[in-house]
Amino acid sequence: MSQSRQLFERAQAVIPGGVNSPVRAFGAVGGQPPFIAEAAGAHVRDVDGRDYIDYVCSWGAVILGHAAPGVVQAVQQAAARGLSYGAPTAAEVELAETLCRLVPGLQRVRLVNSGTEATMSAIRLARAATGRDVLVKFAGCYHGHADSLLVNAGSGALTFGVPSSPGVPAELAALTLTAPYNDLDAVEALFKARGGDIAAVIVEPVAGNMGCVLPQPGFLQGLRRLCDAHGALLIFDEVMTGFRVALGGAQARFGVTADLVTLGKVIGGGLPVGAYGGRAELMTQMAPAGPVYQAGTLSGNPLATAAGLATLSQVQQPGFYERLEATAAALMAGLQSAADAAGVPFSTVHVGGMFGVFLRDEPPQNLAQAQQADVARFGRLFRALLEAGVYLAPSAFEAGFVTAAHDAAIIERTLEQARAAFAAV
Ligand code: HOZ
Repeated sequence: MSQSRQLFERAQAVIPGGVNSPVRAFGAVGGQPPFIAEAAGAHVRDVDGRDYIDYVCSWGAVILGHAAPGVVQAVQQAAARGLSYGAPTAAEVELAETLCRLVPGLQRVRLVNSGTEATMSAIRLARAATGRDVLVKFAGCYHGHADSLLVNAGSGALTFGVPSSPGVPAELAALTLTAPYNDLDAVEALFKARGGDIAAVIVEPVAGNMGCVLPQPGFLQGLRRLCDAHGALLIFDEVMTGFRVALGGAQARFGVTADLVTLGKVIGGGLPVGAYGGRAELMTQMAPAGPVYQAGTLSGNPLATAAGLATLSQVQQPGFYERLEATAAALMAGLQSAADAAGVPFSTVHVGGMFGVFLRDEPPQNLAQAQQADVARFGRLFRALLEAGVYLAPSAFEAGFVTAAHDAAIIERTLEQARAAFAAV
């Protein structure tokens, strides 16, 4: 029995489902998850010594590739100075300054420990600032696992068919209204019916948790307009898209500035981190500047801030995002040709270093369309590629990611395997 299999059996005896985050269990694609022993660049290696070209990349966090030397060194140096102080540091000021300089509309930012914490806190602030309780989110968008947001959610909730989780009080879920992604008319109707109650609209400006779904032209601008017209706040959840689709994230890429932005993943370079921020007048309502409470023992952790600063210094180099996007484009074009040659209905999208692959003719614009993709065939494709040493996200409802370490030779090796895989599924 492989070491991964043995570990998965041991894990299931002590960890629910054997994993610490549901999608990792491979429930949606079949088979057993390889347990990872180490990673470098674009590759991960499992405990049985098998190498994979990785397109999960810590769900987008490691934009420079695994174990990027500058990041590892920064973390090692920080670790030698102590792992956590629970007191202010220079590095967290520097990271906050860097974020405020690079992210549109960010005048104040608070560092937390995960994307979930960031969105949960942003929503509390939006409710406090507007004196309203109702939220609008989009079906298939995932904003972490806070109660108010596990309503029609994407990612693992969607993968495992529990988009609205048991355990979320019905009274709380009733405060979250949902609309189809890319459907401005539906949002307008919600505002017409409940405008005076709506505190905020929260959106993934590129959806990355029902596959990768692009905002249609005018969608984000329309949300901005509706929020302004009704006195609601617009929250961009840029945990995935921040520093991933452009240096200034989706706000810069699509030319729309939100009231509050949440960040995570890339800004921690692979260590646990999250952040939320916006205009000074809003953010100074957070404690201790204001009355809205949020706190955290490990917030602004010195290792996470060191990894984040080292990562952000490299993504600012000229041409970084152009190269990343060219890599994603080459991968998508090659996969499309492989699928076309095999006669498999297939479509792709990519933006910056983020991509989506769909076993259907057209890329989806919303959850209903994403769910029309051939999920069983995705599972077969996923398993064939994994067997050939290519590691995609283990769900048809997740985005994929490339890093600065995915060079032309790695893309070509991936495509060789993909041609064989498509022919077989
Ligand atoms: N919800 C994450 C992807 N959208 C999965 C995180 C993980 O399993 O590590």
